[in-house]
Amino acid sequence: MRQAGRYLPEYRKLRGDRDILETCKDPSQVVEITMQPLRRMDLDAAIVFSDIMVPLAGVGVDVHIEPGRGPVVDTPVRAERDIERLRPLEPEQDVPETLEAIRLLREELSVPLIGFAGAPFTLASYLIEGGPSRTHERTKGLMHGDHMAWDALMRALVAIVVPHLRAQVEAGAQALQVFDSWVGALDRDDYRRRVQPHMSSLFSGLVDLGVPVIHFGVGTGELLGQMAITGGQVLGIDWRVPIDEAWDRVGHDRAVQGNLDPAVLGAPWEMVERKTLEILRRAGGRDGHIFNLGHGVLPDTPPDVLARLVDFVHAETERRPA
Ligand code: 1CP
Repeated sequence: MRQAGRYLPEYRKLRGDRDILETCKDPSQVVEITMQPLRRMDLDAAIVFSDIMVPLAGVGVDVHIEPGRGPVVDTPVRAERDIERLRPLEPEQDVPETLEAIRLLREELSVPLIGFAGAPFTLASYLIEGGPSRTHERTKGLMHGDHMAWDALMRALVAIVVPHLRAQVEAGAQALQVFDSWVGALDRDDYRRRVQPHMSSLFSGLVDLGVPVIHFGVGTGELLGQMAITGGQVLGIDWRVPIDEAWDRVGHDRAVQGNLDPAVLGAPWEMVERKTLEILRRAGGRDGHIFNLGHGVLPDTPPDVLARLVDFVHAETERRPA
């Protein structure tokens, strides 16, 4: 969940004004940025520093990341011929730097390394809208207006994401996280008809790898049951649904990850503690709870509060009988 990033002064210093996608092509910088949060905090895992747009840039999409805004695609996907341009990913040729960084990280890390990718719906939103969107209007326009084109786009994205995730595991990643950050914009019926079949094919492309996969989205309270059926040993939960209710929705044969509101980290420590204890109480010390934020760390978060939170959760969970 965006361990590294602008909340760390050492990250800002290293990144400077360069496009983050350029930084992602420098394995030694990727290693350094991935290690930064681990030097400050007693974290239980690391996530490789990258971005969901990296494999799209790898197959030639003209994407860049605008500071303070996010991914911008200069020629958005609007017609059949734009979709045809999206060729399958060849990881060793298209994203060699990420794979090299993963190999190097495995030599340095003493905690498990998580690889990741964006899910087709979330990637499609950036490709179709041309940038971040609150309403995902054009995306839904294509999804509802041209089922053939939509399915072709989803299939093309699965053919990028699956090889990308597989190659990360082959390079050494010990778990995977699939970020369907914006799929919570859909109702259950549209999810089931227009997204789920493609997500199922994505997950079936990973089963033989034998690594746990975390399936994450934001605002997905009403989709959790469906998302769990789709796939993932772990479901990522944002802060809008209490974690015990979310767990009931996904089923107790799955693990859950979450779900502190990242904005709470800007509140006085007493509030951070109270909200954290509430999550731990609801998780009830059951196996298969990964304590985490419900979404990425916000840029104004004081790093010391995060470090204190990590120690607090460790202390509280050690005290509990197993
Ligand atoms: O230059 C910068 O520092 C800008 C901020 C930033 C960072 C730190 C961006 C631009 N990407 C990243 C790295 C990143 N992206 C990680 C970090 C891995 C680590 O912890 O080291 C991860 C996991 C991502 C994945 C990502 N990128 C997602 C899925 C996770 C989520 O937060 O929902 C999404 C939606 C993106 C797109 C993106 N890239 C960057 C921004 C600001 C955004 C979101 C823009 C939007 O709101 O639509």
